[in-house]
Amino acid sequence: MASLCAACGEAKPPPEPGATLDGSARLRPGREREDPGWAAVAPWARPLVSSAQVEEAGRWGVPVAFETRIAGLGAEPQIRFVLVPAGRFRVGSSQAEEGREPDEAVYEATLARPYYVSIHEVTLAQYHAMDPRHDPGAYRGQPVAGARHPVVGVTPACARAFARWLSEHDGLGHTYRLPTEEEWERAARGGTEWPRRFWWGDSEAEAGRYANLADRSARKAYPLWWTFETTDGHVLTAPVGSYEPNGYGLYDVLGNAWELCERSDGPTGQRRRGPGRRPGAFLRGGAFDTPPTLARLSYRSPYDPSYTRINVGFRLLSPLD
Ligand SMILES: [Ca+2]
Repeated sequence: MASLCAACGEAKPPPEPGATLDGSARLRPGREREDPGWAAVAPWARPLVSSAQVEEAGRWGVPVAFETRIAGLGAEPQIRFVLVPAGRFRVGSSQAEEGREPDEAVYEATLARPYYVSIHEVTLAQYHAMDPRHDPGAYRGQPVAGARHPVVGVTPACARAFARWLSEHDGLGHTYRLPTEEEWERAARGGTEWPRRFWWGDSEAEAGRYANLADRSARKAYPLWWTFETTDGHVLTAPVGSYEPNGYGLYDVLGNAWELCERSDGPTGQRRRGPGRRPGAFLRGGAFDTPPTLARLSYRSPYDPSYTRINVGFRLLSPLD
């Protein structure tokens, strides 16, 4: 049974729409290392970020990447963030996409300012820095999380409380919150062309290189699961960063743990669905037990505020100061 955080509250609103910038990037682009902007990039981030991200950081006069300085983590990694470019982009799925749901209506969204997104899902060790009592739970007796696995079994309020806690304890003075669905989807697409089922393309067979999903390994352990025809080697959660990152240097945006987001219903509310009475979160990106149609970039799943599930975690966003 997961422990609940004492302090719960509402997330801060998303950035206001406004001017557009071209934040496009190619999938796994070439690194323009001769560009003087690269000299300021933290060494750990150089293999991850694209030239579009470095250029965006230069335009705004901010670092392209940073990591927290949480006291007491010991040998456990700090939380690392990279900049996702501002810009206008398309949210939702194409009419032709296999498995498409009605609430994936397409619209053009504008994010006026770039924002930082954690390259990994928040780990159990990182979450324990706030709440050492948290128990992520188990699936049929099997633990679903080690220290460097994504923290799971949290309510949306717990995830928001961690973001507020980190805003006081990051050692840097930044603020943090859950991403909105729009912010998550832009980050998860990694600068690739719309539409796509998955950020690496449409191939289910290639999924095992990029994501921990319901794969053949899972089917061997749990024959009734609906699975991908691919092999990723993990039945339950995997340590964060076990697979290749997307074009913005973000790991596990699809698979491993569902990621809690603040709902985005579109400019006219056309995507409204799910819990209407309470400020529910939405899940994005799928988890270790997710089949192909639900692991798509555009798929949305409403999430009750009181739920804790062994396949639900989160990553954080830090807006520009
Ligand atoms: Ca798997």
